[in-house]
Amino acid sequence: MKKLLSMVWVCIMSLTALYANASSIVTGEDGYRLWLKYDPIQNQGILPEYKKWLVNWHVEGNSKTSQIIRDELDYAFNGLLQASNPTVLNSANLVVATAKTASQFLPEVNQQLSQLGDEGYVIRQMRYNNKPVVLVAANTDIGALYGTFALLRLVQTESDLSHINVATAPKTKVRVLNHWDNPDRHVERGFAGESIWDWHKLPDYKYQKYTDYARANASIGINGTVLNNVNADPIMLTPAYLEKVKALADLFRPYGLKVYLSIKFNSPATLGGLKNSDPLNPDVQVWWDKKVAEIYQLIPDFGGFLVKANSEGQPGPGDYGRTHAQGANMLADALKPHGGIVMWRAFVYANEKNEERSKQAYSEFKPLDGKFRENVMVQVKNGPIDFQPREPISPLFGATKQTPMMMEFQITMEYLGFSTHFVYLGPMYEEVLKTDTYAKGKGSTVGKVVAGEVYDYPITGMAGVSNIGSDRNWTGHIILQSNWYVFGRMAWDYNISAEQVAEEWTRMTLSNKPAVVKKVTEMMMLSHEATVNYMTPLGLHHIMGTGHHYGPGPWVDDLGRADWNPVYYHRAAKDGIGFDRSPSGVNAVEQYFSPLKEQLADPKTTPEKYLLWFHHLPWDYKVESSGRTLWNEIVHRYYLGVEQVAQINQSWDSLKGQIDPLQFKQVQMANTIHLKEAIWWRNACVLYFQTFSNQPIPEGLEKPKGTLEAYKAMQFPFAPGQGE
Ligand code: BDP
Repeated sequence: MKKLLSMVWVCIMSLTALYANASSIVTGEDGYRLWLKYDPIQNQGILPEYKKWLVNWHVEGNSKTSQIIRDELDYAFNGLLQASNPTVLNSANLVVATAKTASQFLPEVNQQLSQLGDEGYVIRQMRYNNKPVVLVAANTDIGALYGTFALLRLVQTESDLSHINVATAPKTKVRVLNHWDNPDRHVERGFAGESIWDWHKLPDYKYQKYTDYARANASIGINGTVLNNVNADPIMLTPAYLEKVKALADLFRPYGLKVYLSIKFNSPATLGGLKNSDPLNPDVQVWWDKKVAEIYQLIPDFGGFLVKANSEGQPGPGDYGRTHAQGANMLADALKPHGGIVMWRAFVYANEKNEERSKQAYSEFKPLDGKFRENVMVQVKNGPIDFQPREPISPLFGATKQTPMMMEFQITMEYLGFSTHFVYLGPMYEEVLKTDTYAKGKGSTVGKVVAGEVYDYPITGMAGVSNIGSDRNWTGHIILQSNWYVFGRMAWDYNISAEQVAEEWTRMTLSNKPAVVKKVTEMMMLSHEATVNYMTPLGLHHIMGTGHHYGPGPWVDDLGRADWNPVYYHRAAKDGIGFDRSPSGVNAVEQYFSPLKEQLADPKTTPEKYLLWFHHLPWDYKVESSGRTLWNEIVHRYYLGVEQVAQINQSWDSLKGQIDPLQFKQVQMANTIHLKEAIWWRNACVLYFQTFSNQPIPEGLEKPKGTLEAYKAMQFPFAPGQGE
């Protein structure tokens, strides 16, 4: 009887378990661990070697950073190798050390390290005292931390360590995230929940997530974070908030992560009660000097300020008839004695100028070259307008011999489908960084300009507008974690390929199984082009919904300024479509160097991806690569984009069972939305542009469902991430 009862019990339990599995309880990776999962290595071919080389490890040093390295190795090896044995220097096979100790193992390491600065590192495999040793060496503890993460990356991606010989230093000095986060936790253009900074509870309540954030950034070489929105709230500079900023800075410091703040230019008047905030007013200068000194009292390694001035309603030096350089220099002078810098944004456009928007940043900043202090960088968006799915490069890259141009990429996907579209931005960043500016002849790529290799800039930098929020998986979508990741990897080295990064990220985050790695990498590499196809093919741009930028809105024509309207940008009419920025039009091409300038001036030599950015062309214009008419080509691309999304979705579905169920499910659910929205984009745009082309949908393509009126009538008052 007892046996029977227990059998019944077992049956009930297993049924419950089955039911639970099918419906409500799913365990596994939910995305929190990002690319630092450290799950046990399955590859038995490589595991014994790794164990031999890595299990007995020693980390030199007594700093907090050294302790972080120890904790990381212990945690990582207990996961990856299921074994970890911290030991003394002489018995270790893995040694993490700074130059002096490292040179006992390998004298030549000193020579290597002398080239690598404060953040670089060396990873070498060798024999020492007749045993194998892996040496991670750096000039500083932070360098050692970066080297440790690099070694762990090699292990996580199951790389061959037998002849490992890495020596690397970052190509840009300042590698920062820009959080567009407000004190009330709303994130402008944020699609992953609220701000991760809980300002209300700081400085006392410090979430574990803050530390994990610093750790994740350190793992990809990001060394700074601007905590608040460029549309800055002056409250950030009040003593109470500076205490909160200090709390974060203290947490981040041992990870090599400096904090910076966005400031409101008129703070001396609004916070300090001064008559104005004119940069040439001595009282204003004194106010900033004191404010900056107060900050450094609390945060001795404070990074500096990010400034959006005289742009989209923000105050700035222009309010007092002063130039951007005068505004930036006043702040630079206040920061200089403490080692701080100013990142002054070039995202400006003004009505009064009466100049086409894409040309304004160049016109404003090029003449100021040579007028900025040495601790100022001008931070410029990758393209001349505004983070569109695809833009040609900003002509400011390469245009200033003396003023460092700092790259600003957007990681959050304001214009690329928020956090439900599967879009890996690596190919886009790579396209920008590898574009030749011809500033000093062939080979003067944007990457080199930004890194100070074309002109010898005193500081260099890259900023990425963050996609991080309070969501458990950080970025609202597992795949979009890769955009944070690739930003860090490319800021460290603009030469790295998007494909290599996609592959390593996939291995670290999803799976090391070759079939999975191959498939996911392919999906990622296709995804950006797919999005450009169903949103803005052939150089179309700025045709999103008003304000929130969610979904298509090419018909919008009633906004306060001409250049806020989509119709201003696509210029569709009976005679054709596209914006003539060639010499016969607004001549934006004149801002580029030869031969780029000439290339872009002629539709025949303009890369097709930028065709309608630079040219207004008739509907029957013959598109070179396909031989189709322009109308047919546009429609084909919209349809192709949707097909590509469907293809990505199918590939993802085929991975069921090979990826952690929670990760799998999250992406799958987002994919459903993605496909729906890609179809929405396609149908709405095709129907709208058809009213001008007056031509049929090319044969073989299904007719778009719905009516243009219905698409136009769609409203999204609560779309996330909106600005003021
Ligand atoms: C635009 C965003 C807006 C930002 C602005 C900026 O829509 O929310 O404040 O850029 O970069 O793309 O300052």
